[in-house]
Amino acid sequence: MSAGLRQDKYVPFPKERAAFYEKMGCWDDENHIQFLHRLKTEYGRKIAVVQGKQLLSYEALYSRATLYAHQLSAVGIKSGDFVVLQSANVSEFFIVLFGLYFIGARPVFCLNGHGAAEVEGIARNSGAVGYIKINTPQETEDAQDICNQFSRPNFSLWFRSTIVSDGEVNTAAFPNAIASATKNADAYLDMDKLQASAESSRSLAFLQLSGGTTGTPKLIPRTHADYLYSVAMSAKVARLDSHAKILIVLPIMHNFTMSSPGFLGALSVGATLVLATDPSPGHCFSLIEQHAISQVSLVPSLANLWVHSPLLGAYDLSSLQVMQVGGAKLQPELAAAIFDRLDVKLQQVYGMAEGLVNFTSLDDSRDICVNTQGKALSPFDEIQIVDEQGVPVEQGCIGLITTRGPYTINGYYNATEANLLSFTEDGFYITGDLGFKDEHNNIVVTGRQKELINRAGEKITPSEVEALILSHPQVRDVTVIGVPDKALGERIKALVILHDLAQPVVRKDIVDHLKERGIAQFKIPDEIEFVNDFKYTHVGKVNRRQLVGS
Ligand code: OOB
Repeated sequence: MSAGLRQDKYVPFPKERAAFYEKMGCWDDENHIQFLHRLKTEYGRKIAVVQGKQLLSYEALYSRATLYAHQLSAVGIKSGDFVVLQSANVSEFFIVLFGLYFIGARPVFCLNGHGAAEVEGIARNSGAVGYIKINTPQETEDAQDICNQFSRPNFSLWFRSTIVSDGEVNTAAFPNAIASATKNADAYLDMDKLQASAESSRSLAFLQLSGGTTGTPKLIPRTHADYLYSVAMSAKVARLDSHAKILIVLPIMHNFTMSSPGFLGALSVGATLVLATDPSPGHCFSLIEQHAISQVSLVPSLANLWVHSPLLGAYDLSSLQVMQVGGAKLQPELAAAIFDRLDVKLQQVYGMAEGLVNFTSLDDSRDICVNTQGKALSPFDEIQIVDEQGVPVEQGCIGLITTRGPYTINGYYNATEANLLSFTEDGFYITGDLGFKDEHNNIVVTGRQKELINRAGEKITPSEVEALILSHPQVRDVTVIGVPDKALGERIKALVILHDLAQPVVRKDIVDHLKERGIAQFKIPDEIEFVNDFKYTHVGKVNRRQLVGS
């Protein structure tokens, strides 16, 4: 482990299991930049990324990432440094990402929807030294604006940079957005001095965010080797090859979009990525037709939107062969509609940023693809379904899904106490998901044990939103729940009790209050009901289940 990673912050794979995964050949010796270097050598001028009129070949991606790495180095970012990265789905993202990897810096991926409150928490918790925000030309809030909203503005996040994408039109000016962001042209002069990071592939590559169970999302430390192993396995199970054209629709920083098979899976086989800047059927259908897209990954709520879109007959979608759907439970009716109305093979993906990813196989029967979430990627993934005492249940019985394996973390980063709750003594990660294994060992997810709201694949912790609503001076009490929603899977509902009914508060007051706190847009309740009291269980806890049914 390099660059001063402390054992109390990072929990490595236990020695014995690490030796076993090594022996089984799970982990390669490439880090992310060596991975890209190999791809550039293999695929050279082939187009890696398309965004509007911008085309980025494998070669160009590598050389621009190198250029950017020099700028990062010139401003003082060093190997081992954590840098919070937040980006729209634009091609500059790839240059910045591999630029960071080039110098051995470690990105901390922050969803684009996250606001100042989350960015501050994530930056603090990771000990990041920098924050890079990559915007579309339409986005107005820059990195400095976000930092200005921090509760403690002057902590160690000294490098703050905003890159505004050139948009879809200005091919010639493409690298300029990045060049101007670091304002240090001297860096170009010393190109030879900076070598690509040779950091061991077994070391920490980046931090992903957890779906979250407490206020700020927890940080998920992944190594180069464990991650790229899951990428290679995902690309295989999705049958990607260099002819594949992948449409990237979901947020680019999400683990699903990154690796399951995601953009790394596509790059790993020399395929071409096409970036959708908005997930609407109109925009995406026209990209599918224009670029003869062969695969796309969606969350169920988006799949639902596409399947029922009135635009469905208006475009030629015949190139589309496979649709991966994951991030939240896909209802069998919608799964069947994907087969029937889109005429594609559906591949269900049940995964988590902590590691474990399951796929249905493209050879599975329609029944399996519609009704199950498939099998784990690796033969060395262990999945135990256990009861409340932690004892494995019989096959077919519902229990808590726990797992360990060659690409599943052994602890959150800098979270000693949370780790006691999230991992068993023998190293299994407790997913919080409920489910069972069918007679063919396919996993079926049936629900969640934790009170997480899953809104269109975005995970929201009720207590975090509750705490913020409660800080409104006129709110006496609040309960936040997820209620079933046709379009979103679950929508967020807040039940609010006011101090004084004579002083009316309306939905907008609460929403404005939340926005001022800088929380992510997707965490703002879709519905707010003002009530006189909640329904309680016999032990005095708010009965969330009963509220959901009300
Ligand atoms: C993906 O990752 P996260 O970390 O945002 O969320 C993980 C959680 C799971 O524990 C589960 O509760 C839920 O999201 N989930 C599903 C699901 N896929 C994820 N629940 C039911 N059915 C599914 N197919 O969401 C993620 C990461 C990699 C690949 C795919 C999804």
